[in-house]
Amino acid sequence: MNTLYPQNNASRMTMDLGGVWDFRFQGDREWRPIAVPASYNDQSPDPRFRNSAGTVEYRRKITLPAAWRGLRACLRFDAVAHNARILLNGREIAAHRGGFLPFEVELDGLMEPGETAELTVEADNRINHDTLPIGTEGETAFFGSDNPGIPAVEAGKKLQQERGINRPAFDFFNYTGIQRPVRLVATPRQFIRDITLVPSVSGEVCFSVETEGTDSPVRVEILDGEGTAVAQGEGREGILSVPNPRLWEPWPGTPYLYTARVTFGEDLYELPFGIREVKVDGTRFLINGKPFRFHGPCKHEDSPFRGRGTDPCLNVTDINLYHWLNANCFRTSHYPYAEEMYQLCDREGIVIVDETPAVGMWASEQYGWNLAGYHMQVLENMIARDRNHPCVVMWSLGNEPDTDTMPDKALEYWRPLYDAAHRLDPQNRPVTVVGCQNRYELDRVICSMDVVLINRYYGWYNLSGDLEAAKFAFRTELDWWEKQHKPVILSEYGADTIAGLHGAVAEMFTEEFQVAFYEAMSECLDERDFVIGEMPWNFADFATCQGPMRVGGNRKGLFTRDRRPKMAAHWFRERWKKI
Ligand code: BDP
Repeated sequence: MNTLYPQNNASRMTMDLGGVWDFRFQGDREWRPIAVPASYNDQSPDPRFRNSAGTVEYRRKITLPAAWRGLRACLRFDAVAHNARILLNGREIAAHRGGFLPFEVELDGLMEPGETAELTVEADNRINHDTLPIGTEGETAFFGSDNPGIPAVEAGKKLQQERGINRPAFDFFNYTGIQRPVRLVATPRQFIRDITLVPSVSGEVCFSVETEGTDSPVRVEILDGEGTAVAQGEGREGILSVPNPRLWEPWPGTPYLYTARVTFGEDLYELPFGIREVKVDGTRFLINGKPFRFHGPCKHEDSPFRGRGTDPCLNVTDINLYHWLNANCFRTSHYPYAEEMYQLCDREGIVIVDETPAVGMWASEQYGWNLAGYHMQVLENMIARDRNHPCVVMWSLGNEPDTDTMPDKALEYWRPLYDAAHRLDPQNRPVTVVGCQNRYELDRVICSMDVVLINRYYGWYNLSGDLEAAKFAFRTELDWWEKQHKPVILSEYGADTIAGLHGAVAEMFTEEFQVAFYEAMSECLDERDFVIGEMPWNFADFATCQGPMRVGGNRKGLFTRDRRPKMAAHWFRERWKKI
């Protein structure tokens, strides 16, 4: 897989295929309009758009420019959820498994420059024990109501099964379709396939460049922020030295970016990068040798109309709201985000914990599901895509697996992924997997990670509404973690809050309760030196599947879904000003 993000420069061209395509549910006759990139689910009041489980078809004409004669042309899909088949004039030319990472199809031999062809994309939105994220098979969806064994309910479930149904084992709407950009991409025939950079704060930058073709030498030049060359060298591998390096520092420091300008024959690629180092030292997380404290809400790719669709305006708005909050980080809960978001965070100094789509692995049978090989491949592709971004400081192997029902089996499953992440990342970033509220004293996985990330809902899902008891319980658990001598991040905690619902007494769902909840949890966090981060759940309200626990989605946002701050957003803004 060529992982380099498409680029327009003196050697390379891209043609954006975004716009209005034809769309239909497989088996229908009529085509209807659909916007790309975007989830299709909210683009029509027809309930099938939200509820149907199966394959949809997208179609449009594409023309390979005659001016691209002599170049190598590809179709690049930044992501199609969840499984895709690509057809050209009705003939399959590619298939791809997984909805959150890019793939390319070379058009050599399939299309001539100057030719027009019909492109069809089939996108399958079904989730099950073979997909990441996971859909349940027979069991209830996340927060669904089950009543197992009641004959009438079982009969109803059977009907659902026959009709086809998605039951997400996760708490976000199963948005799908062509959610990220699609482009035609042209490069010279002999081209730069991949670039790896490993910078260190001394200014040394190790590089390696993979090329298609070997006829020409590779040149690497490092340009500073003004575009002046500060180091240069030749070869497919080497070390360059940047004099007086300016470091990439997380917000509110300066996230200084250099550019590696790589040339090879006719080809050119310009890769922005930052000089920074990350390391775990005892219970501290160091960025450039300085202790870093993570504070920022977790996110989703989620907004009205577009669903999970990539939108640069939304990304910029969100990151500016992170600045407004005085936040410095987020976790890409619960899947790798669109590449444009990482580029923005490189530039804006927002630190990212990058997560695979392994979510919903709470059923204990998971370790018999045969997902390990596929999970490994997704991890590998995510690291390959994101490893040059200075904003990415840690890999998360997944969210909230069951690690306490079968602790040994769980370790057998997660340990190879942990080892692989270290092996695959040339920058050797710390690795974690996010733990759910469980029998932490039985678990063997979470406590073996480089940094312990735990999601806790004391005072919400348990001890509901009683914040004194919640603090007592949380302190009891923190006493236990203190003895593990690991850095700990509270990677989720929160309370569903209806914007505009108030109470003189801070009761659940009011804005006052959300603030009181965060005050209570912060009190516990602030007492402990080994706690190196807090990530409230969630940045903004977001869509979920239907269920008796969700009123118009998950309302734990500090902001509403249309990005209006609740009282808790103002509260964090003040708190994080002082950190
Ligand atoms: C956690 C999950 C997250 C949910 C959250 C919640 O990691 O995806 O949205 O709980 O219940 O278990 O709000």
